Order: sequence, then structure tokens, then C-alpha cells
Amino acid sequence: MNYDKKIMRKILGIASLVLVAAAVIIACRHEVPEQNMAEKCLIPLPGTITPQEGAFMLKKKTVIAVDKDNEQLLALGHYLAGLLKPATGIEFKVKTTSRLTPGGDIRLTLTNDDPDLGKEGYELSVTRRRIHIKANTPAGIFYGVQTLRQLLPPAIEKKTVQEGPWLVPAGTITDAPLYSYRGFMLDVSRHFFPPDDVKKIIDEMALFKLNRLHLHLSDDQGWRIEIKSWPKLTEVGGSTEVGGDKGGYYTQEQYKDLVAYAASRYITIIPEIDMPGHTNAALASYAELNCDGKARDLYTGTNVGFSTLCTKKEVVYKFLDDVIGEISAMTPGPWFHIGGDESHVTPMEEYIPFINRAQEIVARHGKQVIGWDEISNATPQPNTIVQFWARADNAKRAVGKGARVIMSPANKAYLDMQYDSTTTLGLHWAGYVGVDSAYIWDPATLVPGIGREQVVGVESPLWTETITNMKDLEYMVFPRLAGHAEIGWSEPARRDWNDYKVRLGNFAPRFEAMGINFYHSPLVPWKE
Ligand code: TNX
Repeated sequence: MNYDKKIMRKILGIASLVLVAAAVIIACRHEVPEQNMAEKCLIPLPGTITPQEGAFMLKKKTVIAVDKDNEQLLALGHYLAGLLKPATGIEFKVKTTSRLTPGGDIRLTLTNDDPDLGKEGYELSVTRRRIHIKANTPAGIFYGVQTLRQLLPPAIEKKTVQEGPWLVPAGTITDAPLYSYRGFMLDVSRHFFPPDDVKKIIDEMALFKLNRLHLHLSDDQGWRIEIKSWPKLTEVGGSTEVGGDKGGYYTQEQYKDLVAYAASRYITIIPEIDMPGHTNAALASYAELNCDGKARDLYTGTNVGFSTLCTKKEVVYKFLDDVIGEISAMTPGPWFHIGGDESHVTPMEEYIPFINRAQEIVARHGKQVIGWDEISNATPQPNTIVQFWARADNAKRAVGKGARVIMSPANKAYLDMQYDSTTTLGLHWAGYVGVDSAYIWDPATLVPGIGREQVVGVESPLWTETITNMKDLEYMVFPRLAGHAEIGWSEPARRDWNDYKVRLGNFAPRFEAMGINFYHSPLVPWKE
């Protein structure tokens, strides 16, 4: 009898141990995430967030499933697996699934029953068992993936294996952008940045759902894109940069590779060849582009407004036709940027017909014109877009002539402006642009007479007179670009600096994990 009791007790003891262990395992599997879905980790702010209890946990066996027979979705599945692999150490399986009987734990599927999502919106729903991103387009899925990424702990961005658990808080997000044009501009002329730097920036843009990269490919100090029919543009014009260093240029192969890389992140590249001013590098490469037939010296200073193509010479239009033709042929996006700014030494009576002819050449090569706000002095074509940077009267004139506008107000959107008087990189001709003032403005009310209907979106230019390397570049870009991304994406009524600055502060560990150098503005409560 006693003996039996002893055995019973032992069995009970073991059983309860097993139970406790099982309970612990189950509890761990359903670990509570650090924060719920609504807790201030997302930029740009999504349309609606409905948090629920619990979390999804990434596990070795987690399968990513995408609609079958869709190459873009398959590529997105692999892109997501690639994002998650370095820090988790897990090679997630990507499989295709049928729409009727979908499988997988993380599902990326197209829908056509949700008009509210538009061309770039998505719905992300997370339960304990499943993550589902659906959208009308692959672009929408891509943005859903970026939101998913931001919901994971910042360590997910690290390049080496980190400790989990990898929890995604449960709930549903429905989200779509306010503007279709959400851009960043990089001046690679004043200082050249090699393709790998540009790729890093493309990846950083993607995190914030930006979709346009404007490359300022030519200026007085450097010509940065190979043109096969005019080889001296890069041989001579690409040989130096501000300060007299070596400069550089993209071969056509490198440019095409950048275009493809950007496209894989749903970013369209917009090439700019600035004209008729900002052309000293071209004028130094080919004597015949000058009215006096004499090649200019290369220029490595930082003045503006002293150069012009000879607008009266036919060879100049042959030159434009070749350059615009070669670049357009490598550019799948619909736009070609013709600059047109600060042509101080081109008389207005020459400037106007020149811009009109340049627009015709662009149209002939199948592209739509974008130009800086001065081009409103000419006659915008019906689909021309004018980029407002300095003069509201130029932008209003453009709208009066039927053009639509990209908003890049220098005193809000220029990333080359110093943050304040104590930060040394950058310029301050348009004033200081603090992280708060970069955020607190509305593109649809900034210029009286230009409303939401006329605005295609927002672009943040980084001019690089004072920027020579990636570390300094990122310091100027971050964190201001994140705020501009939110201006382009989120409804102004839902945007609030006091809320934004907390979300931004929470990004510090993510920036660090991504290896992004950023300005630790004292206005932001940065998370340790
Ligand atoms: C004005 S913005 C320029 C650029 C300079 C920039 C410096 C614009 C269309 N032209 O050439 O790099 O200021 O902030």
C-alpha cells in the first residue's frame, strides 16, 4: 500500500513538472511583445491601426507564401526573407500558394476588392497564427512589408545573428499614401557618390516608403553619366568635383543597375541634366557648346549662375537630343528633369525658347518634363511638372499655366541646410532647418493658391557642396527625411509634432542597427 502511494506521488510529481514545463513553453511561444501595434514605432504614420492582444512569433518553420504565377510577388517574398535572415539567422522558406486555398504563415497576396487601398495602399493583419499583407498592387505589398519590418524589434536590422524572440504585435493596419510622388534628390555632381552609396540610400528610402529618387547628374562641377556619343563629357567633365578631388561618373551599365536596384524597392529614378545654366562641366568638355567656341576651364568652386549653353547654336540641340535620348533609353520611369534653375547669364528672351525646345526634345524621347520653378517662365507642356524650391511666384505662374507642382521649399525641405547655428555641415542661405521645422508644414497650404489638387508630392533635395562622404550625407538626411516621408504619406490632420518626435526618438536603435549616421537633435527624445 505504502509502496503504491510512493509510486503515485512520484508519478504526480513528474507529471506536474512536465505540466509546468509545458506551460512555460506555451507561455514563451505566446510571449507578449514589448509594445502593442499602436505604440509609436511607425513612420510614416499609417491610416488606421487597430491593435489586438498577443503577437506573431517568427520561427524556424515560418513559411512565407505568395500568390502563384506572379513574379513580382515571388520577388517580394524573397525580399522579405532576405530582410529577416541576417538577424534571425533563419532561411525562411518562400512558397507559392493559390488564392482560393492560401497557405503559409506570412502571406503576401493581391486583391482587387479594395478600392480604398489605391495603387500603393495595403492592409496588414497580424494574429498569433498568421501575418497577412494584401494590396491591389505589388507596390502596396512592398509598403506593407516595410510596416511589418518596423513592427519587429530594431535588432532585426542587424547584419549578424541576434537573440529573439522575434515578435510582431497583433492587430490590423490599413494604410495608403496621400501623395503619389515622395522623393529624395541627391546631387552627385558637386561631389560624386559611387553606386554602392546610392544603393544604401535607396534601401534607407525604402524603409520610409519613399518612391522617387532624383539624381542631379550634371552641374558646373561635374558630369556624372556616361554618354556614348559625347564621351568627353565624362572623360573631361567627370574628372573632378568641388574642392578639386577626382570626381567620377556612372557608366551606362552602372546607371542601368541602379535603375533596376531602385525598381526592386519600388523606387523610380528621375535623371536630371541641368540646363541651360549649371553646365560648366559640359562647356569644359566640348568647345562647340560655347558661343565663343572656346572650352571653359573645369570648375571646382561653389558659385552658381555663371554658365550657359549657347542657346543660339544648332549643335547645342543636337547635343541635347543625344544626351536626352541616351539617358531616356536607359530610364524606364516616365520623367526627365531638365533643371532650368539659376540661369542668370542666359537672357530671358533666349531662356524661354530654349526651355520650350528642350521640352519638345524630352517629349520626343517619350518622357514627361520636370524642371525647377524658373521654367514656368516658358510654356509648360500639358504634363510638365514644376519643382518649387525658392520662388512662390514661379510656382503660382506654373499652376496658372496648367502645370502641377513638386514641393521642395528650401526653408523646409532642403537637406543641405544646417540644422541650427551650432551644426557645421551644410549651408544656411534659406535659413536653418531644424528637425521640427522640417516636419511642421503642409504642402497643400504652403503657397496660397496651390492646393492639394495641384501638388503631386514632396521631394527633399540634398545638394552636396559641403558633403563629401556617406557619414556626412546621412547626418544631413537623417532624421529630416523621415519627417518629409511622413508629410508625403500621412494625412495632415493626423500629423502632430509632439507625437511624431516620440516615434522618431524610438527609431534611434533602428538607425543604429542599420548603420545610419544621424543627427541627434536635442529636440527629439532619443531612445537609448
Ligand atoms: C540652389 S536649388 C541651387 C543649387 C545649389 C543649392 C544650394 C536649385 C534649383 N539650385 O544649385 O546647390 O541652392 O543650397
